[in-house]
Amino acid sequence: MSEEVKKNLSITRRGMLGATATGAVLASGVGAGFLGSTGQAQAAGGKSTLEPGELDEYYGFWSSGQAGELRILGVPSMRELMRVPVFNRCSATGWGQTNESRKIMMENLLPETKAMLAANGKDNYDNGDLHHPHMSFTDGTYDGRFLFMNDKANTRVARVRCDVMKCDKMLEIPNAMDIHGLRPQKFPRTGYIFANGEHEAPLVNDGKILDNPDEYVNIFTAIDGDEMTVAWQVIVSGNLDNTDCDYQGKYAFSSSYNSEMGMNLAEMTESEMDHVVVFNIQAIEEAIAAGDYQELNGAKVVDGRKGVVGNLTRYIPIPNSPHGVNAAPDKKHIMINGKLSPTVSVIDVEKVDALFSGNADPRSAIVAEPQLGLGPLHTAFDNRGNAYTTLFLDSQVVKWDIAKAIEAYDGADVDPILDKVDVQYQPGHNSTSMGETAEADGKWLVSMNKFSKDRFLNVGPLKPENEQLIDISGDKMKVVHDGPTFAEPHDSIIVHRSKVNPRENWDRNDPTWAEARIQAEADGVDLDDYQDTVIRDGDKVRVYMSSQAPSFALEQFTVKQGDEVTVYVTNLDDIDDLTHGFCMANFGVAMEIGPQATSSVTFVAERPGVHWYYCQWFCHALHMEMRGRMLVEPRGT
Ligand code: CUK
Ligand code: CUA
Repeated sequence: MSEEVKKNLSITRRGMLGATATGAVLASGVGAGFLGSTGQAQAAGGKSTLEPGELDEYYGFWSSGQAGELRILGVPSMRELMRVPVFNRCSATGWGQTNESRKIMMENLLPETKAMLAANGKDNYDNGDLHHPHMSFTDGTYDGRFLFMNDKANTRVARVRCDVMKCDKMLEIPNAMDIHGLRPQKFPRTGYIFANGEHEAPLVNDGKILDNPDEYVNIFTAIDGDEMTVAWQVIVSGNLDNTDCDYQGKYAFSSSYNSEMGMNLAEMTESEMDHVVVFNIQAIEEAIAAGDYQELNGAKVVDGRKGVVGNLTRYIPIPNSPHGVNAAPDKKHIMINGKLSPTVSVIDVEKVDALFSGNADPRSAIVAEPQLGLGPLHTAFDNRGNAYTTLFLDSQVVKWDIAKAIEAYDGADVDPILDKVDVQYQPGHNSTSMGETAEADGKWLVSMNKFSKDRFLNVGPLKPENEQLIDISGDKMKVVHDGPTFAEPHDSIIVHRSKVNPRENWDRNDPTWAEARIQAEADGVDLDDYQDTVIRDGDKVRVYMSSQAPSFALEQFTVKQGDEVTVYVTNLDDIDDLTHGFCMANFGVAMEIGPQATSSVTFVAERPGVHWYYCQWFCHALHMEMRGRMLVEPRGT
């Protein structure tokens, strides 16, 4: 294409997008003004439906369970804004296929995992089970740096950068089995990511032990959230389910539904009391600093099992099979949700010191244990001293007064329950606006229900789940919105939009494509400028092409059958919302290249002939024309 044609098209492009961009700015201005000037008064009165062009007041960060991705919703509209691939593969963005994403996914796999995958003809996991997405904290509230999340399926923890909303680190956790509960340290900052191994196993799990529960242990892990490395691990008795930590930076709390170390259902639910494990962070750090640990698969591991003398852990008995662990925004109370018990046990963090300094009865840290209904799983909070607990079996959310529950536990004749609302059906997690921070604002609650049954048009045997938006600004809870959703939003956080400020375009100096940059420099290619270079290096071919709507710098290139081809595409467009794609048809190759980003993909050109590559993200009026040809010459020519 001639420079002149390119320039004209580029002007057309700018003109066309210019109008859109102005429209978007206007819309966001209107949105901000509308919400700002009214202080979201409409929302407080239950306005959950936004007009077209209005922006939401909150970001919702959602898990997707066995779908493996992170989702971003707008709250209160409950519109799905984005999907961020993490533990899954993504056809649209090439996550799991681009060299950049593969590096992130594979660089911290354990050697034995790589060997197991290789024996199965793979080099990476294809699936994940993402339950708990949580944002990094500074001083007890969200700081907009990172989101952290677990993979129960393959024992991993991942981090998503909030500036670009892409995963940048993934860590397989050694020694532990199946990471479930996960929370970031709230104070002074994140800091640590606390992660529970859910399933217990022999500590040296080499296939020689099956039936000796005494040799089974479970592992609690603290990850350094800045470095994304394992800081330390604690061996515990019983399994570990959910976790949370205090607002003082002193303790983490993990529930255990199988203190019995049973291996089947009857054994696991046998005893009346299970427990919550309290981790003494300072004592553990001191033990590590003193060299009082064993090194196991590269991790520093201390022993906090029941009956071990020391100050690392305490075990507080809790009625049968507790599940969710939730720290209240009052910075004082930790809720342990009963699941098989109709109660929530309330721990006062100020009473926990005595469990470590003296010989206080572990139960003395419990200051309330209200009976709320059947199947309490998780609790959320407002800023008025109230808690909201999901009742899985009752299909309800119960609102209760924390102070009254404490009075009742002291013997006063008061009922802490303020309200119950039916939800459809069987809620698991719930979350309130800013409710997992010291800045809970008591406006919205989302109930993440496991079943929708009859709430939506029948789509076959597999039904969506149902997330309901509940207005909690008044005395009575009010369900205002049904939201069908695909598998499976275990958990979410609702973050005020003032906490999050993503970029419009990538920074050319972003570390994501650092390896591509090193290779380009070695090949004499300037990755920040117009590129149309093909480098042959034995039977490896590196193709560098920049893209500017509506064309790739290279309209064709030639390789030989059997060559290993790496295509680096750099999107030089710097207009907002101008993503290009690269799809090599009939080679199973496709990826996203965001504005000002570089992405690369490697494949073997084992199919002679002419093959079209095309832009797979709609970018321009001439998007269809954004294409080129790869000629694969047959072997021996
Ligand atoms: S768990 Cu899913 S309902 Cu994985 Cu947070 Cu409680
Ligand atoms: Cu570039 Cu579509």
